[in-house]
Amino acid sequence: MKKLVIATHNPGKLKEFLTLLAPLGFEVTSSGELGLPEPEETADTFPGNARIKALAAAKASGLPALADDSGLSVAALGGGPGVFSARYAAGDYASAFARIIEAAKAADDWRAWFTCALCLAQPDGGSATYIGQAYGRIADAPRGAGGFGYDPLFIPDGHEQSYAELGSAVKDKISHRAQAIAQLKAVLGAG
Ligand code: ITT
Repeated sequence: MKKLVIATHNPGKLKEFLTLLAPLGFEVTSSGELGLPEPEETADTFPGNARIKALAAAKASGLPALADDSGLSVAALGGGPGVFSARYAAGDYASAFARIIEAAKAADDWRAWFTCALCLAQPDGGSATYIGQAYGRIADAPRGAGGFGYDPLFIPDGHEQSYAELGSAVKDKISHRAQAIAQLKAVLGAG
């Protein structure tokens, strides 16, 4: 079985990856499990940061590594917080939700989208990046307790419930992360 490091320290992302990657038959470990350091995310794009994280983990572990850089873009915030989503919340999602709802109300524009850049890197420095996006709108109040991060605030197009309400059975079929993984699976020949 081929080994793969999931280069994330975010338990919510890791849980989704374990489900999404299961059909690929990798022996999966994580950078947290291996005690790998968290590199500084110095790029200002999703693919740039995904590559920094994947290469750092591949080089430190000597194994192929998969990293995800992702975030929520809000039209009323000019596409922010985007690549700065984790820093915008700084662990206080209730406050981040309130600031986003206030901005959407003020602009009367509720459009939002999630982006996921997925980078698969090899210890020799080779890498490939895949992008997935999911469009939708901001909920007028946070809804649901499932998932992680901004899940209670995002209602994907074609649905009336938030990612957090829809739960992993639905989210893992339609999410930005699922769409990026689908491209990786196609490249790896796993459907
Ligand atoms: P790693 O870098 O260790 O993977 P991180 O949480 O710092 O963990 P990012 O820098 O990519 O990862 O930040 C992504 C943030 O965007 C994440 O912390 C959430 O706030 C948000 N986010 C990304 N995908 C999400 C999802 O599927 N559901 C809810 N929020 C999400």
